[in-house]
Amino acid sequence: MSDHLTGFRARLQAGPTAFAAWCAMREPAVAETILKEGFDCAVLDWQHGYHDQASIEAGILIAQAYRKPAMVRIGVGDFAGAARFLDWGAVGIIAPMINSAADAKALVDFLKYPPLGSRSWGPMRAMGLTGLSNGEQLERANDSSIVIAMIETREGFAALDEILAVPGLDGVFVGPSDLSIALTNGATIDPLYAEVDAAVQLIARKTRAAGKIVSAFCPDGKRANELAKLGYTLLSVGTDGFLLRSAARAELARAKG
Ligand code: 3PY
Ligand code: MG
Repeated sequence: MSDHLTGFRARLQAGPTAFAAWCAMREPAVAETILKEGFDCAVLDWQHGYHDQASIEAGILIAQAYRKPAMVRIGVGDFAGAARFLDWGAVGIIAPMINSAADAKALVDFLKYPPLGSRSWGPMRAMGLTGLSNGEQLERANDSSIVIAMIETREGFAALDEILAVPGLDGVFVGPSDLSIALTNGATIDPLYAEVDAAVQLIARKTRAAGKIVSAFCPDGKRANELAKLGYTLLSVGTDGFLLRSAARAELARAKG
């Protein structure tokens, strides 16, 4: 009944690449419209998107209606809020600005039950979606929830090996825009910057060697195609705003001949 929820972590680890509908807009019909085009999951962007708590809840349910998992990109350091999103039925959390193994350990501690962490019990809506009993939900929770640390700072990139070694951390997600700002000390914002590209390749190699999920934000489909070939198994394809703008521009140009 709930394989698309409880089996998504294993599917990401095994591949093939899953493509995420990156949903920043508050209106759940936007997520619904994009998901229907064949994306594998939704990422609801709480950190920088327009969301409020009701639209995160609605986004999780809309994804569920199409039997797609939803993940949430949380605010910086908001690990308690992240546990709440898992309770609401999100299958995974993408945590920005993880700078050290200590940050990654704190993240895992909030989001995994003992023995990996000390998450507090209360997955009410999640159990409504999975249809599992208390015991079954607990038994599967650590294996099916996806806890991902964003690598997007100099410190985080330098600490990659230690971050990857944190038990219970399922993978990393590259934030190429922040990484470009960090690596150029504020001089450039360019997700395709050469130094970022080198980092993206190294992160793929190290994360795959550690047996963890390697994922990244991609500004468009071309970049997502390139990173899929490097072995990334979860990639965004632009954002809802980007997809809307590019379709609007293209159709208007066709209309004007
Ligand atoms: C980044 O590129 O910095 C991101 O956080 C992607 O959303
Ligand atoms: Mg970022």
